[in-house]
Amino acid sequence: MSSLTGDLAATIGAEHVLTGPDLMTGYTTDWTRRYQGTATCVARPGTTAQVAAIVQVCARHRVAVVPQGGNTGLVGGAVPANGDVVLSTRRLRRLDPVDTLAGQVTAGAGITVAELQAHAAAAGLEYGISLASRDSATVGGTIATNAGGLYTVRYGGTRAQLLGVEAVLADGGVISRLGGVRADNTGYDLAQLLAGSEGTLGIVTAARLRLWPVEPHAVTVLTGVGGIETAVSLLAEIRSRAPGVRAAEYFEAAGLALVRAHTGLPAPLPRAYPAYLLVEVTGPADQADHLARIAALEDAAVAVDPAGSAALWAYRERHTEAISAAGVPHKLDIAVPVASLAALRGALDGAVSAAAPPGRTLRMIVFGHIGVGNLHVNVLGPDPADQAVDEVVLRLAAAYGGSISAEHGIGRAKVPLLSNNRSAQEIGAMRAIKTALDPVGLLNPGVLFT
Ligand code: FAD
Ligand code: 2HG
Ligand code: ZN
Repeated sequence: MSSLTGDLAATIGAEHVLTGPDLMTGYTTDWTRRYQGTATCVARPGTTAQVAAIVQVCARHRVAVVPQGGNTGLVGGAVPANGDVVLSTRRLRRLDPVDTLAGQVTAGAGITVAELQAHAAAAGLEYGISLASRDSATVGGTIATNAGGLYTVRYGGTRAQLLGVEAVLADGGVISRLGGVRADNTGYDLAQLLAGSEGTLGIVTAARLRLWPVEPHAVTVLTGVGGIETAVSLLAEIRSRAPGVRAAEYFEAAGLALVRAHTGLPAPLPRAYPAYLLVEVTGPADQADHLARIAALEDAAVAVDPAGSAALWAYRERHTEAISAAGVPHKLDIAVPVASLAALRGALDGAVSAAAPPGRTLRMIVFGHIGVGNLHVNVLGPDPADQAVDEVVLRLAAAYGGSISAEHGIGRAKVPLLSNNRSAQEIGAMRAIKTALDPVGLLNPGVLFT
């Protein structure tokens, strides 16, 4: 009988089938180091036809396929379970010329967000998704997780950028709709179905994405605030006069201290504050002026050029790496209506300390995309397998009418808690879709559902 790895090697070339722990560790452990698995091998196809062939070989051998892009996901969704095949999309590197007339581009699943941003910028346009993992996170991975990021308040998440996909389904069939026709009401929107499906319904091989005009007069302001309530009301005041707010980010003294210890950056402002609000406005000059005037009333740092802006962004963007340098975090990515942010934040301290294992003190770092009600609650201290703090924080978000996953997905991490956010009918409908498209559970089993 033929072996799985032998058949895969015959399909895509032995040099693109990785085996053995030395070659595979980068694919079997997640970015946070909290989730680990084992794989039979890692297959690295270079074309859509090869992706389809891999899926068919794995189906024949009855071995599950775990799609993986940049492996920057934060909920364990790209980590294999036991003996799965990891299908790495990084060699799917199609990148078409930008269609400047339509403001669109077609990109392969393995193109990174940074590469896409640079490609759009060279054509005088902007991609609506930006995130600190941009150098590794891929087009396919960001579609599969419906990634949000730093500009969601202005452009929406990845779903809002997505006009069509090419994808391989569990039966090895290929669907392709990359024409970029905006006015298209011909039945189910399969691209939107795949967005946020976390590799459970199909493997995205390429996508048609919308791009935005680059706007002038970018101003970035970092200001100190007394807490989240002040940050929310200051942001509302800014947005009332400057609808072109492109980013509205929040972080606290505990996170800033970790970032500074990790990076050696100086204090951002002459005085220290309990919390900080970073706002970026682009667009007409009067909106930028409005932000600058507000900044002049506060203790604030203002940047009007890319280098100055990047220096301010570093305090926010480097939170994730600084936290990981301090330990293996429990990452809880929650969202509530903006009006409930202050109440939720107030409840978090007590809830997290109540979930501490006996005799242990937990460190909580809270930051996030305040403009869309999204807080990242990172907790250092519990063992990786200990779910107590995860449960308490996610249930709290649901109790405040919010989401247990604002932008990172459900992955393997939050499967037992999905019913806090989705009714039995909704989960039943999602399962029916999964069963119809993937009856034997070939694609990413254990992600999203048990
Ligand atoms: P992977 O981690 O490889 O995979 C993620 C999921 O998608 C898995 O379930 C996988 O099976 C599936 N998948 C991957 N590729 C495909 C494909 N081609 N077809 C089908 N399924 C696929 N996320 C945000 O939303 N906003 C942020 O601001 C943000 N900032 C981050 C900052 C840092 C420093 C880090 C480390 C992570 C951050 N993330 C953020 C999380 C992560 O970058 C996103 O979830 C991103 O979308 C993952 O892309 P990836 O290519 O690394 O996917
Ligand atoms: C961000 O907004 C990412 O920087 C990562 O979504 C969040 O580290 C986290 O918890
Ligand atoms: Zn985020």
